[in-house]
Amino acid sequence: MHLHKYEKIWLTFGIGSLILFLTVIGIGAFYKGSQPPSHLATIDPQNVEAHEAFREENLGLRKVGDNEYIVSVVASAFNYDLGKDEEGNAIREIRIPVGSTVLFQVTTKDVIHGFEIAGTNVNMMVEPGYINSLETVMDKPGTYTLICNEYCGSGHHFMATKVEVFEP
Ligand SMILES: [Cu+2]
Repeated sequence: MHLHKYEKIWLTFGIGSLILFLTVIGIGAFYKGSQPPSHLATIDPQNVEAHEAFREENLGLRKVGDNEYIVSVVASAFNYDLGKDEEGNAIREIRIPVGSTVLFQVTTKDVIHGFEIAGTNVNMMVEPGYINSLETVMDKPGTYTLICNEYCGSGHHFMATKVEVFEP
């Protein structure tokens, strides 16, 4: 079979870029460990309290180790439930020491919400019936905003919470 010179150039270019892209994806997946957010964990949206992570006393920020935290959040129109403080008032912000490893685990009781901490790589969809989780290191101090980026109803634009990453 005779191939024209230009065909050979294009074939080489095409196969070369395919190998390059597969290599990039392969390094990302197998060496750096990136993976799509898990959708495997399910939950009854009518009864999220039945799940240990979303019981009243486990909501919000929990210290689980040296510099390791879990943040459990139940989203609902139009609020992120972070649990209550000692006086019984709803906690309105998340305060994390800089450099901590934080596992965010979120679910919702009603409709689809977003869970984005603007300026970080934390960005998840929150779907009824599922638990979404993402682990990250909060390594830049500052004041961030946790916002809902999925339109969820008339109060959508009020759905936000402050996240403070502070130097201890
Ligand atoms: Cu929302």
